[in-house]
Order: sequence, then structure tokens, then C-alpha cells
Amino acid sequence: MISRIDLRGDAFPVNGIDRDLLPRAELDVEAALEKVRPICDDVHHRGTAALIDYAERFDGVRIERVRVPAEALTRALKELDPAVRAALEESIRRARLVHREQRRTDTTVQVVPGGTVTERWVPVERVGLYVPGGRSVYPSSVIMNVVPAQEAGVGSMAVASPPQADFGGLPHPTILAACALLGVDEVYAAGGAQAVAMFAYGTDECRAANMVTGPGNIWVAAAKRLLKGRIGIDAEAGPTEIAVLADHTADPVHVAADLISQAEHDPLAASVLVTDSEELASAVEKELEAQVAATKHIEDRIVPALGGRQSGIVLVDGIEQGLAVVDAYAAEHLEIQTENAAEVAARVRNAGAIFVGPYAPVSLGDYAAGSNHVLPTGGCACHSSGLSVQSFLRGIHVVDYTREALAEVAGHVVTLAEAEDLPAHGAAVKARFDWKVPDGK
Ligand code: HSO
Ligand code: ZN
Repeated sequence: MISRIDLRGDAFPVNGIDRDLLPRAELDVEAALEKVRPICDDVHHRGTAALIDYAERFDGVRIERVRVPAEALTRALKELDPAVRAALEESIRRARLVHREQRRTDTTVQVVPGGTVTERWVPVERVGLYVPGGRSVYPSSVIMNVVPAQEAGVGSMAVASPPQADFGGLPHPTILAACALLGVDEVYAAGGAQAVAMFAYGTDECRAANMVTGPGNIWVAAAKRLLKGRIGIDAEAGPTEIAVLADHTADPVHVAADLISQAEHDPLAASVLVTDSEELASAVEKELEAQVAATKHIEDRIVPALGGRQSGIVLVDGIEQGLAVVDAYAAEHLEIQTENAAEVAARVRNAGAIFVGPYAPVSLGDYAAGSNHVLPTGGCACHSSGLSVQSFLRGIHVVDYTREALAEVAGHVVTLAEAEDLPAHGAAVKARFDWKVPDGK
């Protein structure tokens, strides 16, 4: 069910790995742009009325208003299964422990006596957090969005998640309960591109946000691309990916289970095993057959995900080559199941998150490691990081110079202004002195 790509021997590219050689889903966000543009424009102009129409069209439910009433949040928390509540609380506790340490402290550098530059970290004022609710209803994603925003000190935040026909047009009750547990009281029943537009433009019910974060389907990704600039975004999330770098010491039962765990998300999810062990590859193939047969979501997600061109077993000559492959792939999640796993993990340059050794499966990170599960997909891990406190902060440079400190460097400023043919820049400095600056220029 999963294909093999053999990069051993002469097949390994001498000039390094080309990303196109590796399995990956094709996601045409560009094509989706044309579809989401009119939806976003409509929300811009008609606000709540447009959101209500789209709820009917895309979510199959007629709603009266988009804002979720406070009683619905309270009720959802009261009715939440106690075991789920305990698990969510532990997940929140661990996420807080990790994210709290990501807070930044302001730094001040004295460049010269009397001349300082401070980097002051200021949270984004208002954020919109998107939580999907189509094929997947993930209360864990509420935690992964809300905790870093709260720990960053964001003052105002709202969650949007699609209205569910089965729940009277409200978002899924476990999503509402997770919001209530986290103390988020502003929640909207809005999904897809229209939810992103609601946050970007604001409506009579929902004040516009400065930034929108969170995973979502291709329509959410397209709306984020379209509205980026007007709002800040985290990343355009694509389907989930797992890569496992494993050698002969890895347990094929674990490896297969982990590959299946992420294939369970989506028919476009990617599961990639990179190994130098032919025996492991064969054992994992056998395990996949056995384990897939015993799981849920077989035909609709797991079989197409594992059998798709985005998944595969990549055979390499050794861990060195394996590292080159996983760096080129830049997986959202990367597991290292090799001898000396921590040392191998330390050499990885590109991954959204790295899971080290036999007891750190990706599912742990999805729910309760303390790490964040909103991570860069589609190879974006070579330039971006997952959601963190940093995602919600801006570093403002505060420049504070005395007359003497400015005088000391004025000649250089004027020189550079003249070199760039911008004499008014220089004049702004000269105006502060009876020009002739001290160095005589
Ligand atoms: N693996 C997904 C997150 C998730 N898993 C939510 C389960 N629930 C993307 O990182
Ligand atoms: Zn997952």
C-alpha cells in the first residue's frame, strides 16, 4: 500500500537531495484563491448576513447569529465528559509550562554613551484563532492556539469554528468546552474562508482582529494568503505530515503505528519513512497491512494517505544520507528512531518538531507533551517555526539618543544620505545643530 523510493548507491543524487524527488502532496492554494475572493468580499460588505448565508451553504445549517452565547459555553463545560476534561486540563497545564518559558524580555543595548536601542516585546492587540470543525473536531487545537496567545499577553482573543448542524448551529461542544476551560468567552460559529474574512474585516458582532492563526483546510489557507497584510497570519497550514528516520534498532510495530497515526487525519496526509534498513522497511510494510486493517477511518483516509504520492518509504545508504533526506523534506513532524537518537536529532536542521527515541510518538506531541501542534507543513519548516509565544509578539525598536550621541554620528548619517541622493534625510540631522557638525563635514 505504501510505495518505495530507493536512493541507495548511485541513485543518491551527488549534488544533494532535490525536494522534488521526495514524496509530497500537491496543494493548489493559488487555484483556491479565485473561489475565496468573492466570499471574503461578501463578508467584508455584508458582514453577519453573509456569514449566516455561508453557514447554510457550506455547513448545512441556518443560524440566527454568529456569536456563541455565554450560556452555550457554560453548558458545554458542564456537560463535558469528566475524563476528557481531566485530559484537556493536563494538556493545558503542560502547554502552559512550556509556552510560559518562551516569553521574551526586553533588551537594551547602549550603542554609545547616551545612545541606546531597546527591543521592546509587545503582544498583538487582538487575535482571531481558527479551529477546524469539518472532518476533524480538535479541542486540542483550541489549546495549541489559545495557550501561546495568552502566555504572550494578547489582550483580546476570539475563537471561530464552523457551525455544526448536529448541534443546533453551534461549534462542536468539545470545542466550546475547551474554550470555556481556557477562559475564552468570545467564540463564533464561523468556518472556512468566511471565518478568516470575519476576523480580517470585522462585522457588527465581531471586532476586526490584527492577526489570524490556526490550522484549517485549503479554503482557510487561501483566505489567509489573500488577506495577509491586512492581517498577520501564522502559516498556511496544509495536510499533516510525519517523517520517521529509523535504523535497524527501530521497532517496526511503533514505526507503523506512528505512520498510521498521522495518515488518520486526511487522505492527503503524508507518512514518510526514511531508513537504511531493508529489513525494517519490509517489517514496517507488513505491520502497516496488519495495523491498518485493525483501525478506523481505513478507506476514507488512511489507505489513500499511505498509498498517495505524498507518502513512501525512502531507502538510503546510511544515517548520514537519511539526515540529508529529512532535511530536504523538512517535515512538519520528524521522529528519530535510531541508535543514539538524541545525537542524530541534534544534527537535524529542518523540521517543525522533532520527536526523539522510542517513547516520543507524534501523538504525544499532538495532545500532551507540552509542545505545540500547530506546525509548518509542506516543507515550510525550512524557513518557519510552529506556533509559539513569539508568534504573537512584535519586537519594537525604541531608539533613544542624546544631542551629544547624535552629534557623534551625524557626519556618517549625512554622508550616507548624500550617497543615496536623499539630502533631506541629511538635512533632518543638520537642522538639529548649527551645521557644521563636529567632525567638520
Ligand atoms: N497532528 C495534527 C494535530 C492533531 N492531532 C490534532 C490530533 N489532533 C497536526 O499537527
Ligand atoms: Zn495528529
